[in-house]
Amino acid sequence: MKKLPFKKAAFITSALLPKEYPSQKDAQGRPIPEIAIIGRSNVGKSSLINHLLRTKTLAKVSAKPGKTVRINYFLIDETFYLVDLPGYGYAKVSKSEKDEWGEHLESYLNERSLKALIFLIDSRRALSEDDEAFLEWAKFKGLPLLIIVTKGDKLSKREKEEVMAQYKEHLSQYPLLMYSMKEGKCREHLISMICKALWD
Ligand SMILES: Nc1nc2c(ncn2[C@@H]2O[C@H](COP(=O)(O)OP(=O)(O)O)[C@@H](O)[C@H]2O)c(=O)[nH]1
Ligand SMILES: [Mg+2]
Repeated sequence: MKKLPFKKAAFITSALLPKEYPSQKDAQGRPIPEIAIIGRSNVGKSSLINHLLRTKTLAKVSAKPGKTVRINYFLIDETFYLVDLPGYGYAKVSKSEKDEWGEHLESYLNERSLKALIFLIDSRRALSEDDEAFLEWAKFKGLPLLIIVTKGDKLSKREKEEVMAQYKEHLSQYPLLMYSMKEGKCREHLISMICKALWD
């Protein structure tokens, strides 16, 4: 299997409505595959993109949750789109704002054909109602989820094992990986998972 270096990343656009999404075909009419990252606000979506690309500045990381409201498109190694989706379920936004985000997310997921949808879970927190609702919906839609448990560096070895055992049971139908920004290996693992999703 071909493995991408994750060296080159170009910011393509920040979209909200479907008409603003970039074309899923290149200039020669060949399809551009797409992979998106989803999860609650502050779970580490933007940090993960930066870690994959070995940069600190490509995707905006925020200590304050709820900042990314647009759908940010990056083209990786001139090969596929990696999409940073807005985080859902941030308590401090109003109900109407939440509904609007839900609608944008739903139209994105209905509209685009995805090779994988990377679903992030914070290793230190239980699944929220929004997480559970999303998982139900993803199952119903048959979305190709990859589950990443984030912030592994915040847990002890023992805690990591417990958390992973729990998700292995609860989400047994999906590929699962614990991610830690401080451990080099998980980056390689995730790159392999992504390449498998792109070409297998
Ligand atoms: N310790 C630790 N902190 C992380 C990790 N990933 C993200 N964070 C922190 O979590 C916060 C939210 O990250 P961000 O990427 O903006 O989350 P997003 O809202 O899902 O895009 C920031 O303060 C990050 O520095 C990780 O693997 N380990
Ligand atoms: Mg973000």
